[in-house]
Amino acid sequence: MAIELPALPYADNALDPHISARTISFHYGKHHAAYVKNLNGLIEGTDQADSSLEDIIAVASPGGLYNNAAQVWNHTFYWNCMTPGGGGNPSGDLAAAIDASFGSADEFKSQFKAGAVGNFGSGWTWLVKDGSGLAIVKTDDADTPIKHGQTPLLTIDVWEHAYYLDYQNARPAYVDTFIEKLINWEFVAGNFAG
Ligand code: MN3
Repeated sequence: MAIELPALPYADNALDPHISARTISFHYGKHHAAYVKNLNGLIEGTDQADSSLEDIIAVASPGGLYNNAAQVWNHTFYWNCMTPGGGGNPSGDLAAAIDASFGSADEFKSQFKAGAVGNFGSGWTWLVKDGSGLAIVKTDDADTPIKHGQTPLLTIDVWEHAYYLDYQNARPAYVDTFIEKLINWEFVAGNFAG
């Protein structure tokens, strides 16, 4: 049973003008799809051919298999972290947890932005549940927190392919827009509730 490319949770132009249909066409239609295709090529005919994506990530050693599996998982999670008309602030238990770990929603946003802007090269910036509290972590390249015992709540893709067509080299503007206009706080709250 091959790993499938999940459908986007919205139309390819739904995040316009913040993330254009053109970016989605490459990022989802080419990059994400290629990770799925590469992964299926790597597991075909092996004893992992019928494994779940999460099981492959859990057992894979550093290298191509891990990188492609983690990128499939990370991108599916990233698409769900955004929604048309997103942004605003967290509420309920999630808001209380963010206040407890960061002081306030604004302080969380400030630290998340600093993490994403300062994430050198290609990678991901995450809000995770880690032990008793929440933390902002950065991963390089394909690496994913689910490999490291953390529960991802939110992520932003800071590979250049995520923003270059819309923002060129202005990563801070992309990060600001993600935070203010795109975050799907309902999805984040669902991940927090587990
Ligand atoms: Mn990407």
